[in-house]
Amino acid sequence: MGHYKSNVRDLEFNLFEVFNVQDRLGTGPFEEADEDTARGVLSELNNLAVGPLAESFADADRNPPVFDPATHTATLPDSLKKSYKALWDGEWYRLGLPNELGGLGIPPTVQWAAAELILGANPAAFMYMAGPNFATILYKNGTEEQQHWAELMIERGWGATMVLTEPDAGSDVGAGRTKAVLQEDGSWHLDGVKRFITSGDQDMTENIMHLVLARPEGPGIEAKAGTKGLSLFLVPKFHFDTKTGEAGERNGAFVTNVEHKMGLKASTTCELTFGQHGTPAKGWLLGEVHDGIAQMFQVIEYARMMVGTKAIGTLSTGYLNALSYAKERVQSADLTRMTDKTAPRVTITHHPDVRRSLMLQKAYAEGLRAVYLYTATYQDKIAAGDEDAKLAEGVNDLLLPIVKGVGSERAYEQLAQSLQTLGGSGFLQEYPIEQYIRDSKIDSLYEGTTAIQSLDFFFRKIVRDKGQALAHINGEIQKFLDSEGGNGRLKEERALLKQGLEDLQGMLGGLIGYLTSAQEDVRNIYKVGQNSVRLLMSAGDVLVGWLLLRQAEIALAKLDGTPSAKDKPFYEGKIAVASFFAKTVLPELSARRKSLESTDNALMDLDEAAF
Ligand code: ST9
Ligand code: FAD
Repeated sequence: MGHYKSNVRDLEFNLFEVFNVQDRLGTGPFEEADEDTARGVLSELNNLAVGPLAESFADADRNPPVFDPATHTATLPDSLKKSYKALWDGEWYRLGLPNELGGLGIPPTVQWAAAELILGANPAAFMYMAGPNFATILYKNGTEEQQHWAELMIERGWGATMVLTEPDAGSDVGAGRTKAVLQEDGSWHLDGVKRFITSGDQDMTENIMHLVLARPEGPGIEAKAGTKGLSLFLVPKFHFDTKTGEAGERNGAFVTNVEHKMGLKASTTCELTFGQHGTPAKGWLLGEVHDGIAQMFQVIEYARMMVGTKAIGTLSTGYLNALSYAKERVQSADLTRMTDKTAPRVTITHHPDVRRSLMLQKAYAEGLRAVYLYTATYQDKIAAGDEDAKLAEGVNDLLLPIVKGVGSERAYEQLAQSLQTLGGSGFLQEYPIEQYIRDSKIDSLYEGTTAIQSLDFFFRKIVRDKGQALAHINGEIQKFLDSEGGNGRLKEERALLKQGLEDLQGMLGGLIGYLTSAQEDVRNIYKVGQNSVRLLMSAGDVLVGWLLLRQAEIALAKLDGTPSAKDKPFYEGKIAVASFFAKTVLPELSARRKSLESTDNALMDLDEAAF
């Protein structure tokens, strides 16, 4: 058995029993796919995930890619190449493509469920498969010629990267200094150093297309300061025949370092130097328009969803590994017989604290899975061009920082609980959890740290949106609170959710108050900054609580019928986890609200020397 424990039953429960994705299948852009197709995709991909994909997970961690500074190349371990080949040969990249580029006509909900299986089994392999997906950015924004390049990227299986970060420009992308100088032939020469570039080099694909943000220079061009002065350039590793795609001379974008990291070692993280090794780094402006940051955010939005799904998928396999260990491990007597030294020893699942911890892991693993799939239902609406697609865009935008920010923070925190369940054995490399923790730490850092997600959530997705998307979600939760589903059997939990929602609204009101009062005293904005992560995490908890209760309501109805012997405990688990989360986590929001409402600026007044 490999390391990966998937949860296809829960994926299918979300898709077909909670969100009723089957109603969408067979219609519009998803005309060719039906429920059997979707279930077939998950089942086939699951076989690949638990088998050939999971196989190289530990090996590529222990034998990570090797960098050769003389040739500026990174060589990947054979085990990983084998997993990648299995993924590529199965043409799974087609899941993420639009129909006109050879996509499979599967809605985003099913795509993300499928993505969880790959990301949970082998996240690095998923990320090396960026080429076709990033080609869609060329196809959407590019000139006619660049649209053809997009087709070549897919046909020829190229890799691709997103290149924003520089040593002095991380969260603050607009501080980037890499420049692009216009040439007479209309191309651009890039000059500068980028760092931390995922998949910046590898030896699995014929070519790599780098999507690079740089500041343009040339006659009549006056780039603005900050992100708005950045343009997006296409910079291939090798020049290529623009008709056939055949690779030619080496372009001047060279990998000058590969980082040694805490985790996710199978994925190369590269320093990429442009135009400083005697060969010009030639690039082409995407779509011949200077709109780089907006174009790059099309990539970022996908990548933020991916990072959240990766974290949540890792938490799920961490929890399931912990659970199966706990069911076997015998240690200590039952607490009711603690003074009886002759009492039989029991499996650790008998101990209340182990149960508490396992149930919390389950709550976040399954609750956050529901959050990312719920978010994807809005992406389905956008893809199908529904009447309310505009609103769906706003809601998707609002939920992305929750999927990414809350998903990554809770996954890392709860994976520590998964490890704890195994006791000292959890600390060993014999079990996968220590690697899960190392591999998932990155998720709260890249694609915008949690603090950046929280600022995006409050300032852009709530304040700038004038609360429209938020009002929609609030309305959805309110509908649930007002309904009588569950035959009165979830009354207490509904009341707890109602209180949690009120606390969240109170927190938001508090932050709006601080923001408004900043017009009088600008330093009051610090009070927003001190609490924005608290708000984001609390919004995540309310969503998790609500979606778990929606699931419980469905489970209750199923149990009223005649569920199969296998489904019965599944549905019972759904009710138990929703109730547990409502009773043990949602009440914490009242304390968080109090803390938020009593915020002063003592923290900001403190001399740095006192820290
Ligand atoms: C990174 C990569 O970390 C990590 C690994 C990725 C690997 C990818 C692999 C993918 C694999 C794919 C495989 C597919 C396989 C398919 C299989 C399927 C089964 N939303 O607020 P302002 C825009 S990369 C949209 O003034 P500042 C907008 O245009 C590095 N747009 O910002 C806006 O203009 P306007 C990641 C947004 O103060 C403009 O920006 N680095 C949003 O200038 C300016 O906005 C980061 O993420 C948004 N939420 O700059 C950086 N926000 O307002 C983090 C902004 O007119 N830092 N725009 O609309 C930030 O995000 C900062 O907040 C900042 C601030 C840079 C935006
Ligand atoms: P900093 O921006 O220096 O942040 C340091 C700390 O300060 C953080 O805790 C942050 O939250 C906080 N902070 C900063 N600004 C604020 C603020 N305004 N308010 C509150 N707190 C703030 N980049 C790419 O372009 N392409 C890639 O493919 C890519 N892949 C990566 C892979 C790995 C393994 C790693 C480690 C990084 C990768 N990155 C990539 C870069 C990544 O996106 C950045 O590391 C990230 O955006 C944070 O930037 P930074 O590391 O410079 O941290």
